[in-house]
Amino acid sequence: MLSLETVQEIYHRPLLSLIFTAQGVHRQYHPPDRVQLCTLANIKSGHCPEDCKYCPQSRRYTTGIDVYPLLPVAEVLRQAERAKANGATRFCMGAAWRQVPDGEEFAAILEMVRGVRALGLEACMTLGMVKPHQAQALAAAGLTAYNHNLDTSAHFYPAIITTRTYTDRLETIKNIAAAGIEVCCGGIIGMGETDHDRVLLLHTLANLNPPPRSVPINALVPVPGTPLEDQPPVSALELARVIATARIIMPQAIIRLSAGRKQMSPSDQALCFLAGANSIFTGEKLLTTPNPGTDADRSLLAQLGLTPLC
Ligand code: SAM
Ligand code: DTB
Ligand code: SF4
Repeated sequence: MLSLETVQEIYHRPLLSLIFTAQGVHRQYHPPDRVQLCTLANIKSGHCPEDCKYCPQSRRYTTGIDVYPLLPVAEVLRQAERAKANGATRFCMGAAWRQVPDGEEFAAILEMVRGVRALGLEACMTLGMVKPHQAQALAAAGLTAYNHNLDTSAHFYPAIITTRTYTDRLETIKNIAAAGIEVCCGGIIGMGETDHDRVLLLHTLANLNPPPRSVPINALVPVPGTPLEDQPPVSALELARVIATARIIMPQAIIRLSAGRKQMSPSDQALCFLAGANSIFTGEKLLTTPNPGTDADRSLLAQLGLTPLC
């Protein structure tokens, strides 16, 4: 068990020393100069009953996003093929649900998992809360990973989401891990949380049993119409501090530099890679918000000499 004091001490080190140590850890556990490319698909968009204050897909906020029910399996698999052609090795499907429904829609989800795996891609789903029998069915269909973020500290969480609890989140994570599916779990910075909340989140993540193999670190994308629309942007230096701490305390995980890249320069992103990030989401869009896109990312990887990690 990693103590809170240890995480705190690491997080508050002088930034350059912190990044230097993180890069050393990175090279011990991962090939240098390689990043995994993942592509996201929004397979069910908007009208979500939850009240996550950062999220443009909650039905409580007017954000002007596209709203549509679960996409047909064939359409999702077409998107997966396109992602593969553009170099992605992992395809992550997100649905604006509170929880995974049983029945016809779940059968379609399982078909999507099988189809994506048959293309030779890793398949990740993020669909909200999952019960044990659903996790087992997802595992049997071949799901590689399930994304379910803790988002922030248990302490700050009720200021961001009131329609479900931190314990609910931990319960789903437990169900996923028990079914043998890789847990992808991370958070968002820039929602008004303190450094201490970030330390608490990192401490909770590192002490999950088993620790997450995949950790997305999102910078808030403040979307007009959401309660967090006026949050000041997170600096790349803050992001690099969180990533470097995550790299040191979760050495084996793939750390994903997730939402927020559109606003970052190549140098900002380079700093995050140096701090230990080794994955990005590629494509024009994340779920509903813009992402740098294929040309910008091709140029980024070329400038830094990074090659895709399978
Ligand atoms: N509904 C499911 C759930 O909440 O678990 C899955 C989809 S949800 C959109 C996936 C994750 O996207 C959230 O947990 C959150 O971390 C991230 N996210 C959503 N909106 C964001 C925003 N505006 N900026 C950064 N990250 C965001
Ligand atoms: C994660 O942690 N970040 C991705 C993925 N998991 C599903 C989603 C980011 C969404 C950003 C807001 C949007 O585009 O709607
Ligand atoms: Fe719904 Fe997920 Fe958005 Fe929360 S983060 S409002 S659960 S889609």
